[in-house]
Amino acid sequence: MKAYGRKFYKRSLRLMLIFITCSCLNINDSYGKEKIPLIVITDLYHPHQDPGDNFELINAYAMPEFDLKAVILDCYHPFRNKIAKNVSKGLWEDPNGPREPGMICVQQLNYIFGRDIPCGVGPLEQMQQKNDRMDDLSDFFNQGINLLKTTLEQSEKRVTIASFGSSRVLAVAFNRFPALMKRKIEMIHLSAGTGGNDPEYLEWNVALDTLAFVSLMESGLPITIYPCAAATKGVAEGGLSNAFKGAKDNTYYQLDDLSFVEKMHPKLRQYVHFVFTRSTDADFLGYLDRVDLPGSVALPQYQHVWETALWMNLAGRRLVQNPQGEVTIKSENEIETTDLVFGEGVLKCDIRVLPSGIFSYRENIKGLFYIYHRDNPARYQELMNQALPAFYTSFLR
Ligand SMILES: [Ca+2]
Repeated sequence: MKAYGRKFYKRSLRLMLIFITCSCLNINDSYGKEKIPLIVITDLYHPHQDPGDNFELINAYAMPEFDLKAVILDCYHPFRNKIAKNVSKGLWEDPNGPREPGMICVQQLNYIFGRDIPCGVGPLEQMQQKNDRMDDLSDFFNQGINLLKTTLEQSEKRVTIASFGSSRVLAVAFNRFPALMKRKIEMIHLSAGTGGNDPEYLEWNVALDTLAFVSLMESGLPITIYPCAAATKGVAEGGLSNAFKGAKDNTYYQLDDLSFVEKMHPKLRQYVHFVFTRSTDADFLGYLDRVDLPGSVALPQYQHVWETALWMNLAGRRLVQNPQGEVTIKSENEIETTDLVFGEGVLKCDIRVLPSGIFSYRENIKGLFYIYHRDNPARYQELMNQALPAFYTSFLR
């Protein structure tokens, strides 16, 4: 254990230094410092498509580092149908619909946390060209972009953005009000893309709206990218397996046991149960006040996760192991000198994006982008599986 820790600690120094430099610009913690003004953009649905989106939105409400300003729902029309036909390259003709943008989930979290976080939907169709302003949208489909605009205008401080779906809302917003975006956005933390300078695999969030991704990457806005998929190079399997494969420059891991859900705060447990039951009952708030019998809701055997690294880096949290072997997620100022810190962070780099949505990067201390990096994806998965139960069961305690 110790050997691994020392090795990782040393190897990660370069990552950590850059991470800390970056974090000083926009990260405060929960110990009397200012919170991070945050907008979350997510392809969150109910019933779920990727339950991780439903699950991880809890972090935005529960982690004390954040001052959550708005949630923007970035959904794609074909996935609202029972079977998603005619989806773009890189997407899946998902047969598990119908579903709708997850306004219900946001209202459930507002109910649980006693908040009034505004929520709006973005455009449901893809951009037609990189400079598309989508000027003909109805007020309904302008909700998300308008919410982004007013939130930026009203915030005294620069706002941090965490994006877990397509880049459409951000790209259309930039085409409409670039000066405001440049002035008021602190950093866009973008969960998207394939790592490893892979020349062909089109990752899901890029495939959701490829023009939007290319447009955003060319915008000059500050972007930290957290690739989701792994490179095909040297990997025997192809296709979708890339999306479920950890690499040093992506964020994927598999959560092997969700039984901790039963130990979460009762209302959060009900929220997660509601996700996994795919309930279409009308009493989506009343459900949160009930107490399901233990074992009455079947939790999945495992869950694919791409989002945790983004949340942790954004909040300045670290994955650490104490001398007794206990693995936890800590704020930087909670870390003891005897703790072993897992090596992860962001590297400055140049990024070149092709019209296909494929991007490549090169480390460069003068680069305009940051990219997520970790020392050992297999070890990350192992440690995160040990740390996550305590993290989630601590909320609202
Ligand atoms: Ca997502």
